[in-house]
Parts: sequence; structure tokens; C-alpha cells
Amino acid sequence: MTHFSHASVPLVHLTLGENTCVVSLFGGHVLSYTQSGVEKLFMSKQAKLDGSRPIRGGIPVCWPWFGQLHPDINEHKLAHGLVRQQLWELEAKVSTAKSVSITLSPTDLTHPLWPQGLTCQLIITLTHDHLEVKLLSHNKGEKPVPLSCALHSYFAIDDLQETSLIGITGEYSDNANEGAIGSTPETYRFTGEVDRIHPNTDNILSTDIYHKERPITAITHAGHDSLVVWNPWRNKSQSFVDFADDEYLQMICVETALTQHFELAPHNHHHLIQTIA
Ligand code: TA6
Repeated sequence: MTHFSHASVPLVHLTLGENTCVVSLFGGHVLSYTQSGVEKLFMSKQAKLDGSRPIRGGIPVCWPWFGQLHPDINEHKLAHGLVRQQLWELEAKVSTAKSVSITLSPTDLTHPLWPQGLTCQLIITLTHDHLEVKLLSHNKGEKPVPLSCALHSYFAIDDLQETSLIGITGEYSDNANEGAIGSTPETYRFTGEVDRIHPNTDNILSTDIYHKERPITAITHAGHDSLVVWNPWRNKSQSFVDFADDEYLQMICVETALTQHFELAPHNHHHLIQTIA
């Protein structure tokens, strides 16, 4: 289990029975989720936990755009939006016999690219058998606002060569191959760089990470219009300063996302929810 005693970013610790969750207020970023002592999330050994750059692991919050999905991104070079690199504040904490829940919100809404009238909150709920992460967007303005976002979760695995992902079907857009359209394999394995956007409109979608024939992590998605699956593989791993060269063998990203040109209507809310068990 990873310990974060060396982190200089402010942390919130949640405990319920044998389950724990650690959240950084820098980025509103879930760093760790352990279920009966088993760590479900990956955190790079070289991740920066001093607020100097986005944290490489856990659950980065990509909002109010995903990746480069903003028309002016080249000007600001802010991949994955405006909130994973700023301090969030703890608005509320509620503990019951069945769950512990915290509500966080970003503190700096002044960036010139921040969409007028749009706000977000993150509601993280630890229960006896799962962790629920809910990204709540609210358009307080009078105009529709384009919104793309993702809960960009890094999941811990034992060995990429023995890992498969179950539950995703249909076509995908392959960002590792100039957006070419591919067909999701029935047994989803990782034998090279994977960077895929899988459109999906199921109200609730369940996916499972397997190690050989054994399911190790169940992930449920809601409020999404797509899933993103990513593993950088060997070459891209070597280009990251906050990721060891061989760590691609210990993680896969399975992300609950809005990437399909969603617009949030005036005075409306949107909930993007990922549940991990
Ligand atoms: O979710 C996949 C992705 O968009 C990849 O293209 C890769 O850029 C990854 O996110 C990590 O992005 P980051 O900005 O955290 O290095």
C-alpha cells in the first residue's frame, strides 16, 4: 500500500472499517483506495506530490475539457482542463455507519478559459464495499456550455501481460493511430500502446479488470458518453519525468468520460460517476 507521508500537498484521509481512501486537495485528486488492505489504484513512484505538476496516478479530474478537446488548447497547453493543477477546498464531510463522504470544489475560477457560469464539485463516498467518485457540473449561466471531462483513473494491476478488461464493446477511436476507428476485441488485452475513446451510451456500464481468470477490480460507469482506455506502453513511458520506465506494466487507465461534444444546458446539472469495487 502506498504511503503519502512525504506529500506536501494537503491530504484528506477517509477510513471505514478496513477500507481507506486518501484524497489530495491539490487537484481534488483521489490518491489511494484500499479495500480490506488491497490497493485498487496505481500511483507512480515518481509522482510529484508537491503541487508542481499533475499527479501521475490515482484519479485525476479532467474538467472542463478532456485532453486537447478545447479550441484554444494550443495557446494555453493545459491538457485535461483547469482543475487538476489547482487547490480545491473541503466543503463538507459526512460520516455514517455505512459511509464516509466528502465534497470538494476548486478554488480558482479566474482562468480566462474558464467557461462562464460553469462550476463543479467532487463528491467522494467510501463505503464498506466500494468507492464512489461523482463529478458534478452545474451551468449557472444563461447559455449552453460545451463540456468534456473524465475521471481519469489509474488502476493497479499485477502484470500487464496477464491483464484483460471485460465489458466494453463496439467501435473506438484510436488516439495512438491518428484517430483510426477500431473494433473492441472481445477479450481486451494490452500488447502495445493503447489510447482509445470508446463511445458508449449505456446508462450504467460495468467493466471488470481481470488478472488471468480472476476478476480483481469492478468499475461501474454512469453519466458518461464514452470510456477512455489508456496504457502508455514502453516508449511513451520513457518520455514521462513522473513515471518509471517499467511502470506501464503495473497500471491501466479506465476512464469514465464525456468526450462526444456534450453541452450542458443553462441551469442544468450533470453527474459523471465512477464506482470502484
Ligand atoms: O486518457 C488518455 C490520455 O489523454 C492520453 O492521451 C495521455 O495523454 C494521458 O491521457 C495522460 O495525460 P497526462 O496529461 O496526464 O500526461
